Amino acid sequence: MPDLKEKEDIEIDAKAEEEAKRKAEEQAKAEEEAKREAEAVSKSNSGGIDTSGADRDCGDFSTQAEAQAFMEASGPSDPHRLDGNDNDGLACESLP
Ligand SMILES: [Ca+2]
Ligand SMILES: [Ca+2]
Repeated sequence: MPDLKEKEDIEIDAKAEEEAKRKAEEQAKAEEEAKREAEAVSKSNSGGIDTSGADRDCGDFSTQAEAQAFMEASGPSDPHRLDGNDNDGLACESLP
């Protein structure tokens, strides 16, 4: 009975499709969860310092420690260029 066989195949396909959809939804959920976790980690790493604003320079800080904390909170790539050109990991050596 080729007709019945075909029908079964279609049902199996529909099931597999549903399963794939469910898996994709689960994955999207897991990805969102991971994103949320990463955001929470980056927030706790920054120690409450908001490093997402406009570019900061050494003149925006009153002490070297303050600039250092900000540079460390903004990540290893030093997007605010507070390390200067020596790239020794010390921010704004000119500050007290
Ligand atoms: Ca800067
Ligand atoms: Ca430096």
